[in-house]
Amino acid sequence: MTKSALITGVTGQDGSYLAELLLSKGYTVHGLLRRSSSFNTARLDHFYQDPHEAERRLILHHADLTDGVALVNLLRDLRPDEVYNLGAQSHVRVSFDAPLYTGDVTGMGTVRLLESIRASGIDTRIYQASSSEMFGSAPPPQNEGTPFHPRSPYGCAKVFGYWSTVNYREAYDLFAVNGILFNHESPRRGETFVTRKITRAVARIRAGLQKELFLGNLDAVRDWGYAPEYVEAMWRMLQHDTPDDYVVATGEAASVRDFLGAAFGAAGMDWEEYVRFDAKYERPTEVDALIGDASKAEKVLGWKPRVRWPELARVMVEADIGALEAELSGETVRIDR
Ligand code: NDP
Ligand code: GDR
Repeated sequence: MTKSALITGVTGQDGSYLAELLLSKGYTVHGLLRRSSSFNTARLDHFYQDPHEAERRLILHHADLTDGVALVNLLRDLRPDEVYNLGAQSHVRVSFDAPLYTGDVTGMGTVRLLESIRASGIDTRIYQASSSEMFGSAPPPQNEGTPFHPRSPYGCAKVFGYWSTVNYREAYDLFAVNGILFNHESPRRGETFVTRKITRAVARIRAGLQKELFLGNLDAVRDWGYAPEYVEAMWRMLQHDTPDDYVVATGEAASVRDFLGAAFGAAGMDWEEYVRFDAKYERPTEVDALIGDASKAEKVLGWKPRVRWPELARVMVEADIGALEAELSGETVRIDR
């Protein structure tokens, strides 16, 4: 029997890699697509299947994490074996400008999904995309036992989603897990997160399309891993015999300044000539240092990261240079890396 999965956030960075991974394993993949006035499926285009194809295994459904009734209906109709809750207002800086919306989508959206599973009476396993942002100001290294001290509306909403997931596991015996993932990046990373903002700027400055790059706090330290490896960890969590929570990280850290050096260096450029400060990219409360200890995931799930941040910076710079050159020569740019 082929398995089926529902992915919320399928159009995002992780959703697109996870959909590809599950399709490669023979799953039928259902994705939740939110209504937009413009196309929002660019990350899926290279493996998207026409709705009229008879044998298609990637099927998108319009719904939204704010619409609980739509979620119940969808789950009751699809009865997926696995649910991956990746949908979120995922930008930390934006969460300070839109705290209620972030709480609704990222926090309450998780409860809506959990409650929809219960209400529809289906037998499924659920993965919750929890985040290292929940640790906030707790000093590194952080692991599954580190107390949470979130520093943003986004972090607070993720803590609510985390504990709701644990509560549904304990109260209703639901196979529900939290993956506490540290920052993970790729050529598909959203353009306003710092790594991609930097690698995209490297390509544009190199091509003469941009003169400067405005950034906020360069001292923040993050543990940056490679997104395709992290979605493999999500899948492994749901294949395990028992539901549990896991940190997923590389254990190696660098500052934004370090990442700038690696990214501009990969194109033979000196970042200090181009980077300028803009206070609007600072956060009212910052998370200074996140460095994960993923030894539990390695021991129990056999998961280990391979790509470290300097290689990641190089891969992202190369991808952005390649994409820009394709765009400038009038080719259709496909986000297939
Ligand atoms: P992205 O921002 O790339 O993707 C977020 C996804 O959520 C998109 O598909 C987006 O749709 C969708 N979404 C937003 N609002 C709603 C809504 N109201 N209803 C339904 N879907 C919605 O995030 P990532 O892929 O990077 O991250 C995936 C998940 O993992 C998120 O929950 C994030 O918070 C969490 N996380 C991410 C980490 C990282 O480093 N990347 C680390 C730890 C956790 P659209 O495309 O239409 O905008
Ligand atoms: P983060 O990622 O907040 O860790 O959340 P982001 O890339 O936005 O910021 C990382 C660090 O860089 C600093 N910074 C800037 N950030 C952005 N976006 N833009 C800038 O111009 C800039 N200048 C400096 C930030 O202050 C911060 O310290 C990501 C998201 O994917 C979350 O959804 C996820 O849960 C966490 O990672 C783990």
